[in-house]
Amino acid sequence: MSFRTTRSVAYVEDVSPGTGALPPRAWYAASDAKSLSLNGNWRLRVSATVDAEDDSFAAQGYDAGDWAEVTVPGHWVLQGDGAFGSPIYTNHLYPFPVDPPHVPTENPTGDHLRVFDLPDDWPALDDGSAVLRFDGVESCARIWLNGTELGEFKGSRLPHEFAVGRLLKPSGNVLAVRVHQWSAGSYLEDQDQWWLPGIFRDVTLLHRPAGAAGDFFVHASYDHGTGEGTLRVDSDVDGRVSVPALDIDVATGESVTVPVEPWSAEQPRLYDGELVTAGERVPLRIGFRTVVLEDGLIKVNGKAVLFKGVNRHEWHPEKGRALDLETMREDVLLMKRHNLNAVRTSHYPPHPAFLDLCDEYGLWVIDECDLETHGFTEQAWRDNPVDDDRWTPALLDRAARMVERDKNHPSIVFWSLGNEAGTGRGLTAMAEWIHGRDHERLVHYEGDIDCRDTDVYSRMYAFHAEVEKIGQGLDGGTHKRRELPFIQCEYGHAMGNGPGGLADYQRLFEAHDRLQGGFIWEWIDHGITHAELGYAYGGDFGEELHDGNFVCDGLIFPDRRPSPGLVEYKKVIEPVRIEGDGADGTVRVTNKYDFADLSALAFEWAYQLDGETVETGALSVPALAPGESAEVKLPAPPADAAGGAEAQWTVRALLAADTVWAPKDHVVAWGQVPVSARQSPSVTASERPTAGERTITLGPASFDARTGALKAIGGVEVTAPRLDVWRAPTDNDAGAEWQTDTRYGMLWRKYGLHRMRHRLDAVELGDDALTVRTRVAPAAWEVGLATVYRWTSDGTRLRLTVSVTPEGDWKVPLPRLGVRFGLGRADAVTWFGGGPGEAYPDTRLASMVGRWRSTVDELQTPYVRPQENGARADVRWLELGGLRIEGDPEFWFSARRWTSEQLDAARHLTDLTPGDTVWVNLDHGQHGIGSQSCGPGPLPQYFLRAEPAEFSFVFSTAE
Ligand code: IPT
Repeated sequence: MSFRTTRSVAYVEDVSPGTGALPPRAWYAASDAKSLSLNGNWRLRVSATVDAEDDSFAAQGYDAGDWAEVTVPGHWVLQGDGAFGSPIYTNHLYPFPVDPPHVPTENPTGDHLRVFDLPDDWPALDDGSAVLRFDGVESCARIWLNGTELGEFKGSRLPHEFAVGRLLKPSGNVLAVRVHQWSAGSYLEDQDQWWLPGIFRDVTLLHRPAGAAGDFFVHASYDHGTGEGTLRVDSDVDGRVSVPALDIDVATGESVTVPVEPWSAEQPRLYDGELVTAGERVPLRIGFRTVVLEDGLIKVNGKAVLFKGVNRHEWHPEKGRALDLETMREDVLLMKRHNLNAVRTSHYPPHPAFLDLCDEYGLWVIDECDLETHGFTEQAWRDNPVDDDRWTPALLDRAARMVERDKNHPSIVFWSLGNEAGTGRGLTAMAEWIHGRDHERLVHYEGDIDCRDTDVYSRMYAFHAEVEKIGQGLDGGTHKRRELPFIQCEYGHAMGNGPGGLADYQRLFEAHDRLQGGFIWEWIDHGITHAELGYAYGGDFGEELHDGNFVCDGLIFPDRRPSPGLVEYKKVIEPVRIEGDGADGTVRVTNKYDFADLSALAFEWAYQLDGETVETGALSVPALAPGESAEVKLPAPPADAAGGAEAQWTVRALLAADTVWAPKDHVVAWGQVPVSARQSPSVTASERPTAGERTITLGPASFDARTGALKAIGGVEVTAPRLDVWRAPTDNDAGAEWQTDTRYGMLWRKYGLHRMRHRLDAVELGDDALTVRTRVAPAAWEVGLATVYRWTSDGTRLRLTVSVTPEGDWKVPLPRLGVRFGLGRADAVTWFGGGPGEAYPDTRLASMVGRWRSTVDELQTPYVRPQENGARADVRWLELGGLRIEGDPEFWFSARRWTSEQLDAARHLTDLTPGDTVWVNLDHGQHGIGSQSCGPGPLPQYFLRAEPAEFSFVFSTAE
């Protein structure tokens, strides 16, 4: 007896893409033909297996009155508070046994039902036909209209249309959709993300009048030699094409060449046009551009481009991958405002409206097919569907559905075959089909290491040294690969605090022509809003197999607030470089755009004394062409009335006028030029420490006589500062298990840096100093840090000098090196130094020297999984909790209402409860951040090695 081949469910495990759907065609949002959105409230019944219920629900007259309701577009597991099952997160492991094309008997199945009437103005039913379009259903759907089966399909993030004209009635139409969570298609959709079944994109009924447009292909190229564009619209249904602004009115299939302004991500000039067939007028948005591979470079309109990109998954913390237009627009606006110019649609074609926005606002796009078979890596890629001819029709179907749907978007420069699918004949077949169908774009696939089928050498997470080698052309490889340009389709793993080392990558990209940039992994943390946990990640829904918070690795938090990583990236990739050393009264301005001159920007200078702006003015900068630089004279510096202040220029490049993506005065780029150096704080050691019975007094300070521990400065009581080397390891400290760099986040714990012991050796009262000698060391190990605290005072101010001498053979760098102390009350914080946001040694480009104000709560960066965060760099002085603290030299500080140990123990932000003490870290050094949660650790120059060190802080009570 067979359990799995009953006719009604066999399609679920069939490798074929489906039956009954119309051939794919170009997608457009609207035309003058009627359409009816079927989004909204649907009836839902979820059952545990594919055949727990029969298909009688699809019949007309079925009473679904007792079914639940669900919102379409949506995922049923994100609705109904868990009543319909829960999300599952795995990175690359299939959450079911790998036995292709079979899937588990436990296969949640959502029967969806919607009854609809045709609107009054809907054309008569004998006037033309109609199609029903599904823009995205995960992972397999079977469709009935008015009791008649239309077919079934797979390919979750791809559109499927069905002809329904003859079945429609004026009212009481019953649309029944049976959706299975698992299907043969699931083997092709093993992307690193939540598994979220449902009808998660729009469902639309489209009227197709007689003579309506069918498929059409807009070819709009640009000749940078002549400045002319050539337009030809190939159309299944003959018609005319008009572009009023260009005086174009030609037949479909006919070419016309006229002078045009080209389209680029920097200057996304679109021309409105129309395709008119006998029965339909379809609006067109035409961008003229030519993408070629020439001289080993990706060139658009004759120029090599540098991708400053990001990988974007579709994500919303409540709606999952069911994104509304405003959320998509928010993504695009955030990208543009942070200087990004490119997006890879990892790892599937996005909602098509997102691509309209990329056309409109200007972003280069790698459109990626809905294909990943990563889990087969666990069996050395045996049985990989992309190397098994039985699956090739499904692969080709996916390629065609992507290319046909999206081919009219000027923003798309690359088609990507998919992600992490190994290698195989199926991929080659996809590439061949795509190359044959569209000669005007290039093909990408990272897994094709020899570039057999692709037009670019693409890698993910290559270390800096290797990227440099590739840039120099010293990487070898096949003959074909050696001729190709290089991109990193993924790098800079933005999980938790980080990524570090971006500026170092960017320097390489800019130094070598062959390196055409990269795409940060990834755009947004896929945290799910959760009543108790704040944001949930893998494991929070009781999944038996999961990959924890590896799903929260974005440049923006789940609520789309930019994380420090995005702010840093914005600075790293800024399109104008402003630099100088202040000595000669000039700044050097360089245009780093690929196409635009600087005429859209206005420049402004600010002159600052001790971080406070004393004067500002406009700076006249020539409209430099791409690649050009100029030395620009700054005005004569305003006088420093008080004398002795640290002086600097800050020069900003602002939008000179409103644009569609940001208002006038939006800051695009900035640079700082030091003028005069800072004077280090000095304290004349004039006071003598005096010992009472319990207390030692030195100037404004009192100490415990037995331990030498500081108790108070003036009226401010403190928990004594002592040496601190521990930080709550970041995701990048911890690293991924497959990393080849040393994973110090793990070794730090092994070597006990989170449980250091402080041995008191001596408390010495000298003529002008109180000296406390200690040895700070972890249990079980012979290494230690001989640490001497030397206190001096001039009567009002108190200076602490900390000397650290490592003992023994230190095998690891230190997480941090500084002192930690506690304050009873502290809230507002003012400092002169780097800000406004957090910075670490290799994430500090965006840290701007100035006078900053914040609060203890606002200093915290809310990484979804709590970890070290919130340090401010280059701090000259800090005022907090009634104290003023000056550094000699500059220092890092952080302040939080919990200890590093509590931060370390927390799994979610909701685990952190503010205590009565504000813990302040004053650090002489921090270890770099790196990107080791999926890439390299910090570069050696960002290591905090255990070496002899001496640093001082001057404490006084703030006015
Ligand atoms: C790479 C994947 O392509 C991407 O989907 C994501 O999983 C990323 O890693 C990590 O967040 S694959 C990597 C393990 C080489």
